Order: sequence, then C-alpha cells, then structure tokens
Amino acid sequence: MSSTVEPVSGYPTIPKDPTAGPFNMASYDDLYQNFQWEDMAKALNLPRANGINKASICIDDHSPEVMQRTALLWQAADGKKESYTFDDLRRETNRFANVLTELGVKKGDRVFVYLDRIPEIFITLFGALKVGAVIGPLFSAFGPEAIRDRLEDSGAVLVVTSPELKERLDSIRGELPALQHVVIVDRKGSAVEPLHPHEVSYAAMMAKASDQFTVPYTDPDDFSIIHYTSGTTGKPKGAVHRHAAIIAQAATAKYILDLQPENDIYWCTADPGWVTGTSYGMFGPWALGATVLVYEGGFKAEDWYQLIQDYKVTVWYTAPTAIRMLMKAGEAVAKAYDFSSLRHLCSVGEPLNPEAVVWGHQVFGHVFHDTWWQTETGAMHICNYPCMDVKPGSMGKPFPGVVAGILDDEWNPLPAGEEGHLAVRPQAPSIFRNYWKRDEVYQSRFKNGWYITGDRARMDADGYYWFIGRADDVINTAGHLVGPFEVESALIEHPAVAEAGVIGKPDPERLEIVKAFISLKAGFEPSETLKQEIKNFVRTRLAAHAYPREIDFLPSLPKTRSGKIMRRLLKARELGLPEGDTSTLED
Ligand code: 6R9
Repeated sequence: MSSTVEPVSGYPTIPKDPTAGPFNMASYDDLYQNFQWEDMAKALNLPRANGINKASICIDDHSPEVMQRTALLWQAADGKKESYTFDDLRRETNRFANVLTELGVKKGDRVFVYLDRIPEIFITLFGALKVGAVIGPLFSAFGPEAIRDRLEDSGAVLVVTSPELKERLDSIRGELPALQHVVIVDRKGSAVEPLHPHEVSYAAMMAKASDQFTVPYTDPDDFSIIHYTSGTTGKPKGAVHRHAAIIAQAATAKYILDLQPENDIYWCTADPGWVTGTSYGMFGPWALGATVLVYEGGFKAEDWYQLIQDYKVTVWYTAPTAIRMLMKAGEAVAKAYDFSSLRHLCSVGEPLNPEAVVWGHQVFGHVFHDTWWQTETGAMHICNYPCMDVKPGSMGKPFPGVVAGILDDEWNPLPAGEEGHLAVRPQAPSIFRNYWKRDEVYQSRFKNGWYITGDRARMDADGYYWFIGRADDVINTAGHLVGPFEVESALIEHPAVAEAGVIGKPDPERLEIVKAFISLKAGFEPSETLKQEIKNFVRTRLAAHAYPREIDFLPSLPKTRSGKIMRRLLKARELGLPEGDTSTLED
C-alpha cells in the first residue's frame, strides 16, 4: 500500500504494526474486493434455530470451553474486584429474563437501565434482550431532564436503577405515564424501605428467579437497542438498531479491534450509556468470546495506567480527549508503569490529532488506530486496520462491506481531494433502522441512496478519509455529542434567563466546549455568582458534560426576522471570523 500523495497532516506515515494478530487482513484490498456480509453471518453460525438474538450470541451460545472463560473483569471505583464467566452471565441474565417475564414485560417493550458502570448493567441489559425487549442504556451522569426526555419519548415500561440515582427519577416520575416498574439494584444497602408500590428489589426478585430461560425466536429485523443522540434541532432522537447489527459489530471487533479471544484482555473505556460502550463494550467482543475489562471509576491517568498494568490489558479502545489528558499528565507518570502487555490500540469519538498518534506510539510502543462511526451506523465504518500503514490524522479507509463517499450539495460523489458531505451506503447490518417515532427525520437523512452522516470530510488519492468537521451545529465535547437546542431549553428554564444561544467553542483538550450566550430577564443583573448558578442549574438537570463551561451575558441575542437565534453569527463573533450573510438578521 504505497503512498502516492504527501500525507495531508504533514506527519510521516507510520508503517503497520508488526504485532498485528493472525486475524488481521492479509490484504485489505483483497478482503475489500471479496467481502460478503453473508460470510460474516455464517462465521457466527447465523441465523440459528431461534433466529438472531444478540443475547444468545453474546452470552449463551459459545463452546463449552468458552463458557468457562472470563467474560467480564470488573473493578469498582473503590478497588473492589469481581469476575464473571460467560456461564455466570448466562445464568444471571436468564434469572433477570425470568424477573422481567414475571413483571409482565413483553417483546418490543422498552426497558431502560440507569446505573453506574457495575456488572448489573450487563446482566439487566442482556436479560432484557433475552425476552425480546428493546433496551435503552442511560448514562448515569444524566440529570432529571435528560432522563425524562428519553424515557418519555421511548415510552419505557421499566427502568433499572440504584437508590442513589433513583432520586433523579423520582423528581420526574409523574411525567412518565408509561413507566410501570422501577427495579432497584442496591449494592450498598442504602435503599429506603419499604419501597414504593411500583418499585421492586432486584436482589429479592433475582433470588427467587430460575436460572433457566429459553430465548424466544428473534427475527434479524427485530429492534434490539435504542441510543439517544443529539441533533441540531429538537430533543435527542432515539436511533434504533436491530438484532442483526451483531453481524457488523462482531466482524469489526474481529478485523479492526483485532480481538483474539483466547489471549486478549480487552478494555473499552466508554460507558454503555453511549454507543461505543455497547457496540464495543459488550456486543462485538462478547460475540467473539473475548474477555472484557470494565472499570467503574472515572478518568485519572495513574488509575488508568495501573489498570493496564494490573490486568495486563492487550487491546485498548479509548477516545482522543482521554489520550490528550494522558499526554497532559506527562511522560514521567507513564514511565512508572509497565505497558508491555499492550499490543493494539484504537480510538473513536472525535478527530484524533496526529500529535496524539505520534505520542501514543512513543509511550505505548503502538499506534492509536483511529476509527470513525456514529450512533446511527451502529458499528465502525471508516477505520485504520492493524494491517494498514497509518497516516496520522486520517480516519482510515471504509470497512470491507461499507461503501463511503464524499458528496457535493446535490448529493453527487466528488473526486478524491475535494471536501464534501461524508456519506455511506446504508448496507451494513448495523445501520440504524429508524429514529424512534421520528420517521420523517430518519427519511431526511437519506439522499440518492446514501445515508448522509452530518460530517464533512475529504478522501485522499490513496483512499484514506480525513475528517473536516460537522455540517451542523452539533457540539462534540470530549467525544460526547451535545445538541445546542437541549442546552438552550435547559437554560431558559432558569428564572433569570430570557434567551439563550449555545455554540461549540474550540478547545485544545476537549475538542469543543459548550458556550452559552444569555440575555437576562428584567430585574436580573449579570454577575459571576449568577453565571455559576446557571451553570450548576444545567449541570444538575441535564448532564455534567453538557453544561456551558463559558457563559457571556448579552443585552439581546442576534435573531433572524422570524425570531430564530443565529448561532452561526454568535460563533463567528466569538471566533473573530467573518459574519457571512446577515441579510436575514432582524433589525
Ligand atoms: C461512535 C460515536 C458520532 C460523531 C461523528 C463525528 C464524531 C466519531 C470520529 C469522529 C472524527 C473520528 N466522530 N468518530 N470525528 N474522527 N474518528 O462517537 O458515535 O456519539 O454518535 O458520535 O462523532 O462527528 O458524526 P456518536
């Protein structure tokens, strides 16, 4: 794979990793030419007598030898450790499937899980998949408004949560008429007895439940999971995936994460509240029978390094902001740890800057392989492969079975070198099947047979893709997408706020931060105290990652004549850029 053009980032190409495993593509081009999704399905022995149920594939249907292998290595924030074999998970998820059946949960019902990163997340999510429920993981940092939007929109009938997180749910319980049951996982023994009539104890129900359960027939097209994702306008939309997505998740876990299940200890740092934490925190790796490490705690360079050393992590999937934070912690910290177990590193969620690729190569002895995909694509789509030379700063090439394109504004393909809309043919089994109850928005994402991703990019003459930016106003802060409208909606609920406009402001560490421009209601004066109060208001109601880290007070906000706040203008002014067309600006 010789390079015919100068690397776009200006950094020299890094030759492919000599330690890439036996599963890697002997020749990317060869696999690309001959690839069939059907072959991938056959390799997973699909479809089976009971169709394609993600839980059966990931948990139950491994060889007797693999069933005894460790599926989950868990470390709590306080250092406590647990481990579960596939067979342990099979019995526990069967029990939870029986609990759900007893509570009357049926195929197609929405079951949400709102827990910290503890083993019960996986037990309850897979238990729910076994009964044919559509699962919805909720990030535990979400506040009441964020969970209300998702539970209300999806019509969830059951939520699994903890006594600690339940308070946030209680405050909006009255707004959720479809919600019938709340299952309380009480690891710390802090639940206040007696429970409310609609609440049940996880431990009590599990103790009585049988560990035998027969997974009913599941059609490849049956919905499996909803992930809410933010757009420019409106509340977050629920991207819905089907059970057949597992084919793409397993294939990409094999070829891109290069997982060799009999040897690897694999660590995905993403929370199951986000698509990376499900597609690659559980589905892909477990479909292959790989051992997954899950850490409950948050980011701290020393803790992360200690985990890699203690668990002898071999394959590591993380995100650019985390890598930049590790860079910031300095090489001296890194030098104190043994990283010799690591053999393959991957990254996702935001553009991976070439400096981070080069730094990773120096510190860990391996290149971070950037992977591009979205909640909507359900699985990795444009990536760097173990067998490929890495051009630092590039997202890599389409996965075999994926056709990508760069399109002009009329949705026609552009030649190499030109910037345009990044689009993919909607043919991978993992591509989303709808936005929950928003079919018209879903349909609007398809043009000329392409799925329009909302990103802008360019392809070079070697077929490598380079990310340019978002085509919309969606903010990417530390790998989390935040819709400006969601933040604006939360802001205007504060009693002092008259109007709010929200933009993403470039940031060296987090890629972007959320910045709000606010005009105050009569009788309120701008002050630092008020800024703090408003920040806190959004932080506790919406989510810790989505609150505005910067706020400017303005006498009024620039609006179109029809009254829409012009975020584009706010951003141009903030960045000192030309204001562009302001003919629609109100007088
Ligand atoms: C998996 C995930 C998707 C959006 C996507 C893009 C950005 C993801 C990227 C990347 C540059 C990469 N993004 N991977 N940008 N390089 N390797 O992150 O899903 O939360 O839906 O975000 O994130 O803008 O469109 P999701």
